[in-house]
Amino acid sequence: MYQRIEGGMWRHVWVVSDIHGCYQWLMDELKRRHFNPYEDLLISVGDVIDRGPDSVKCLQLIHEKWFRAVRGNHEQMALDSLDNNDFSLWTMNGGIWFSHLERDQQQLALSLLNACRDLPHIIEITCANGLNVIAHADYPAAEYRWQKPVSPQRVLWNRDRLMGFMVGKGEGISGADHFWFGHTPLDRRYDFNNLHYIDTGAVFDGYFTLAQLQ
Ligand SMILES: [Mn+2]
Repeated sequence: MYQRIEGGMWRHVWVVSDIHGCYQWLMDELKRRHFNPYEDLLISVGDVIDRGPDSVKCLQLIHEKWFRAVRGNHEQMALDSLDNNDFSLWTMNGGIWFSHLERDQQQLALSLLNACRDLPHIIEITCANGLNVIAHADYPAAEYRWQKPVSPQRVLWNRDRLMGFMVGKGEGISGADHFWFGHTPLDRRYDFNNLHYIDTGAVFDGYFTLAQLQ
C-alpha cells in the first residue's frame, strides 16, 4: 500500500493533479516548466485514465523512469471491472474508451492496466520542503505513519475531510509536512495548513496544477 521515494535522487520534484487522459496537454505543461526527464520526477495523485482523449498514452507513463503515481479510484474501477468481468460502473465513469479500442490497442491497454496492480495507494517522499505524503482522495487518519493500516476505499474515494474544510470544520493530519490530494475537481487549488487539494479539473474545462516540492 505504501511506497517510499528518496527525493534526493532528483533535481526537481513535481506533483501533478488528475491527468484523466490529457496526455498532450500534460506534456505541454511539463515543457513550459523545463521539466527534464533525466533529472526531474513527476508524481501523479492518481486518475491518469478515463474521460480525456488518450488514456493509453497516459497509462504508458507508469513505465517511465521520471514518472510515479499513486492509484486513483479510476484505476481501481478498471481493475475491479477486469476482475469481476463487469464493466458497467467503470463504463459509466469515463471508461468507455477501453471498449472502443482496436484489438491490438486493447491488448496493450490490458497489460498496462494490469501493471496498475502494483501502484501504491500512498507515496511518501522527502524533498527540500520536508516529508510529503501523496494519496488520491484522503489519508483517512488523524496522524500519518509509514505502513499504518488505513482503509484503501477511503484513500481512493473519501471527500468528507475536504467538505469539512469547505465549511470551516476541517480536521488536519499530523505526521508529515505536506499532504497532496486530487480526486475532487475544484475551481482552484485549496491549501488548508499542510493539506493541499490540487485537482483543478483539467479534463473538466479546468487546468493542470503542478506543485513543485523541490
Ligand atoms: Mn478520483
